[in-house]
Amino acid sequence: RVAKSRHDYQSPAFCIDNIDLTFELDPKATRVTSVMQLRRLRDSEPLHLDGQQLQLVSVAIDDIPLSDTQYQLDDNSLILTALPDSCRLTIVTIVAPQQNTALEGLYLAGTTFCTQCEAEGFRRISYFLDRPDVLAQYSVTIIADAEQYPYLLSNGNKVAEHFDAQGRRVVRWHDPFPKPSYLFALVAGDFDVLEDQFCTQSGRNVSLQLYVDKGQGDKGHFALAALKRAMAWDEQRFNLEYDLDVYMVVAVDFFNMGAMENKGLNVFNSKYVLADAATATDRDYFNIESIIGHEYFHNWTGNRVTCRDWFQLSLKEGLTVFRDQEFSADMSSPTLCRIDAIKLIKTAQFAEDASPMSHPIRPEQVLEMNNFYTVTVYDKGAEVIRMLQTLLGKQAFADGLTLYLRRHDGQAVTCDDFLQAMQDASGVDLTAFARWYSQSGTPELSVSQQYDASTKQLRLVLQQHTPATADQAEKQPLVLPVKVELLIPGAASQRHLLTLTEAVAEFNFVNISAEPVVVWLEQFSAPVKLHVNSSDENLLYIATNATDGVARWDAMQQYWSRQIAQLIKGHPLEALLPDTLFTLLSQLLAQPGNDTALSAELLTLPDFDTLAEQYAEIPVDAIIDARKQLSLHLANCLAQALLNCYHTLGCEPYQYQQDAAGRRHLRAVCLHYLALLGREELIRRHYHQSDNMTDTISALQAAQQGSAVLFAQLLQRFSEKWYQDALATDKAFSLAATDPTEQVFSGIEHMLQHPLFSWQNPNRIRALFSAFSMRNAAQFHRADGRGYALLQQTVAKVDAINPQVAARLVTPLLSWRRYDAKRQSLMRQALLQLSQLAAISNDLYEKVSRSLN
Ligand code: BAL
Ligand code: ZN
Repeated sequence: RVAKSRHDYQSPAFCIDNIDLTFELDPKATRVTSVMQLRRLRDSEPLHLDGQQLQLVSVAIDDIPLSDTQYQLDDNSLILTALPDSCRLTIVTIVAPQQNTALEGLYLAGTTFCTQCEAEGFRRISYFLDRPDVLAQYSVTIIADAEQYPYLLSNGNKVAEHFDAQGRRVVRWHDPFPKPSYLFALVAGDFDVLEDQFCTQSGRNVSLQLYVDKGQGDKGHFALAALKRAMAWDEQRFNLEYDLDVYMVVAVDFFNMGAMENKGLNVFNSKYVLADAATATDRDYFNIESIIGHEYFHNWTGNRVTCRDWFQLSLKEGLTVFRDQEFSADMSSPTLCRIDAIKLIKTAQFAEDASPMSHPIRPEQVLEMNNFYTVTVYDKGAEVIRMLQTLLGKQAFADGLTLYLRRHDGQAVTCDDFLQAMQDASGVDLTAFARWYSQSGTPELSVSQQYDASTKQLRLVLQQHTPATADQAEKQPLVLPVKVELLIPGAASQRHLLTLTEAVAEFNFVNISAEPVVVWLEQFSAPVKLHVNSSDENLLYIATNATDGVARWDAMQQYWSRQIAQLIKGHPLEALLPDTLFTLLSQLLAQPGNDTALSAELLTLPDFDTLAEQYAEIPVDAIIDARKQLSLHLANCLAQALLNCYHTLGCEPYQYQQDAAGRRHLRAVCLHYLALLGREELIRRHYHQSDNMTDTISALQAAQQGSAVLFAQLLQRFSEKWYQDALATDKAFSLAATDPTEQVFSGIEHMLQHPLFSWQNPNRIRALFSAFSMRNAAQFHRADGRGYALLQQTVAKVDAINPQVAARLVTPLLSWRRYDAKRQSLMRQALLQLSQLAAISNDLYEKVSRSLN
């Protein structure tokens, strides 16, 4: 197994200007005829076409068939030598969608034909130059049984439709925009269709079509409305308009990712399309809007300008995540959106940096590309784009984006091309900033302040250091934009942007009338671990007085983490918490009318993963115990205030709307604390009064923490109610899998018998097993190894079915070196067993071998 290196990039020896594909759809054997117009770009090189799991029927050049001695064929390629400088190459292959459980290429999602080609799925459909720098115009003819498949969809515009002599439906599509193969899509099936229109800023009418499973039409309205909001937003914010006459979104229940931005024909995981109050939580609604936006925004950042090679993935993903975050912030609450993004970086991304899979946002070495659709490439990539915007300013950043898209429209380019456009538009030298693309790891930023009352001068000292990572020993200083607010007693606060470019720098301020409390790294302006020596008192002061809500939340998180660390060291709880804390918390609870969503966040302790990232060796049991102890103590001390707040907020008819979602969240936080005091009646009432999934899930989660018996009762009731609804049943699976007691194992076993559970369906597997391994530290990290064994057996089973899903599932085991000796040994044992699987996939092999080496 040979990994590819970024530096080995070679441009293609041929280009394919046009491809004409014909699909004769059959679940068992679909015949694919591909006619390509080829042009030679480099002399005397053979043509290496990629192809996997294909049955080759015939090859012809300019309509003259080749015999099998005239080409070379192996498991991964078809090689043709002595080709003319330009020719028409016709290749016929057969594929078996029904057997395609990896869900890459052409497969069946239930009874629907559907494709997933990013990153390298097209090679499972036909032999092709399956690389993002080969852009072709696609024409696609789909032929299928007319009754079973009334909708036959592909990219671009529909140009013809008729029935053939056998009564089969024949539909032809043409996409005028040259595109790489990873953006190809085909869908065939029967659907409920929702239609709408969007009039672009230049006055063109775009037909919007949303395809969902029969009977689910009512659950598509929110996604369709979100799409229109995204289209309008991209025009207003970045002056970017949609370019085809039709935009289609299809929701399927079998999908490896969240969604896919195929040109003009997005395919979505149904989880990120279908919503109504009864089945979707506030979080689901939020995710739907954000992902609908994300895929739409790819039309420019990804599709019109795409990646030269897969090492450049963050070029489109980091940028598009940044764009979807900005969209969501404008549609909902900027503070909460930022808090969400920060939580993800501080948990999963920091953990990835510290893991054997550590890589820069532009990876250097890849064995299986599917393994690099990561929080680093996506979310740290988005942080890098955000830092650019901070450093250049909003207008210069927007100008840079405009220049980038104009300069490279229709091209496949690199991260360096992007930075060059940003530099050219802004006049700012980005040479040093470019290190963010090549350096992995989490920088540690240590800060201190000195104030001289006699001269009224303030000195801030900043120092950065990035520890070595698994993939890279040497680290350089990075460009860090550090936003600060100086809270000056008796004077207006000041906000500054400090740009650290060296290992150490100091910044001096004059005429500061009194020693300020410094709010460091406002808005988490750089993705770093911050070390600051503020007192507890100052943290609570910031949590109360900082201008920015994110800073208030961050101070509170630091405060909570510090108390938990003290508890772990053995300090008695009662001595830790001052009156000022209770004054602050009581005020939050007494005035639930003010920014309830932020209050909910301030009242919530950092989760296990956030706390774990603060330790080189993760003290699993101590974190869980200390967190529990602190929660219970807070619940006891604040019981009456929590109850009052809970009742003041009351329950209201459901509407997905920012303020209402904030009230539901705060009410759920109160319920959670009260549940720890055994308030079963309250939980029961919350469950029964609920007219929406958000409150229902809150009641179940409260019961899960507070009462095993009630939890079992309510979960059973919930499961029965939603017995036939796959997405709601996923919620039951996740609730069963996050049970913090030993019952979790029988709970999972029970759910595996559910008629809707399928080892072929990634949503079902993730709902059960990712929830268990990533959100149930107490049971996953059991000292007897039962949790690890369950994950190992699951990964082994899933790897034979869907390697991409298996490789994601294995992630929590990879960081075995961060646990105590006993757990290390158990986790390593589980990995060793996986490494010995006879037919281990590349996906799983790459991760397991990097972890064991
Ligand atoms: N390109 C894969 C799915 C997404 O990031 O939009
Ligand atoms: Zn994306």
